[in-house]
Amino acid sequence: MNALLDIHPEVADALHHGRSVVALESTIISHGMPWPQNLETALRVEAAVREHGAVPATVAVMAGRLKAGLTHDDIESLARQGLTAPKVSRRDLPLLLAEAGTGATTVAATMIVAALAGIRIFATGGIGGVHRGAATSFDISADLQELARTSVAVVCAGAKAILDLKLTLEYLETQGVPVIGFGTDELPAFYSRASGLKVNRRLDTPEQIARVLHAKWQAGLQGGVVIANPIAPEHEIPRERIDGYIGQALREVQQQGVEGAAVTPFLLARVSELTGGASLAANIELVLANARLAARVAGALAALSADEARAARQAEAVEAAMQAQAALGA
Ligand code: PSU
Ligand code: MN
Repeated sequence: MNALLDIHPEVADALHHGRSVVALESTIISHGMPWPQNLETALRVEAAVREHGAVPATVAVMAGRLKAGLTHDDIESLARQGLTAPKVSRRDLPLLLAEAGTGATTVAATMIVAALAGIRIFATGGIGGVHRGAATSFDISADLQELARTSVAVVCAGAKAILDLKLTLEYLETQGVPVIGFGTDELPAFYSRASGLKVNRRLDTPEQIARVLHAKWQAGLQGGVVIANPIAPEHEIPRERIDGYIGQALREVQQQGVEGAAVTPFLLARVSELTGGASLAANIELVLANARLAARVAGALAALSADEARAARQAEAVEAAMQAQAALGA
């Protein structure tokens, strides 16, 4: 076990017994939603994971320790800190650890901690991606590189239309990251179900998804998988309604010179303001749905691993019996 890592006892127990665990990120708490909806949602997401048979492990850095699984107090503290908590991606981890700092982990940093802890499934709202105008700004989320290298599957509602979704898919293709649509052929666009862009494969059950993950990692193919779960129709904000607001928020980024890690939180907050909170309500619903799906995929993956372990034990027993027989015959 990594010397910098603390695994919550309940999470450690579940991992030890081969039960399913779902990692959850914390930047969505500090930077993705306002107080107090952020605390309320973080707790409801953990409960949703439990209701579907898995143990939640919310990830953060607390006082220089990598945490897989937070206490209620830890979650509340990050929720209250909001934007004043550092947003921690791969780049920022060593700095925070060396300085015994506390911060909220992005998708990238959450994947790193999940992998260290042995957690394979992670639920969030949306992943970072290639920003519009990236050809000149070079603004491409570190989440995409992480998906290329770290073996954790991320259940999300696609990526927000604040991004260039087409370039995001191109980047993932180059990096060898499969993008699965759960019950859809199209990459969902977060608030909206459709983007007009195709996923690599539509799969309709958690078991089918688990088989893809199992095959990928069994083949020694490192890296993650994007499991894109479209928002439920009753909670969706149609593309044509959200597009104008996104356009306005993007113009404000330009006008105000917002840069770097501040871009995504700025856009999320602005779109929420402009939609009068409708986007926040949609965001909450889609995160809950992703947590439920992630727990079901984690359960299916745990069942596959248990089957495999059983088969391996059986094969060993047969081998031992044959050897014993051969020894008797000799
Ligand atoms: N997209 C969302 N909500 C979020 C984020 C992205 O819909 O809260 C957060 C995630 O933590 C993601 C991060 O990993 O923003 C991406 O930030 P950046 O674009 O700076 O890499
Ligand atoms: Mn960025």
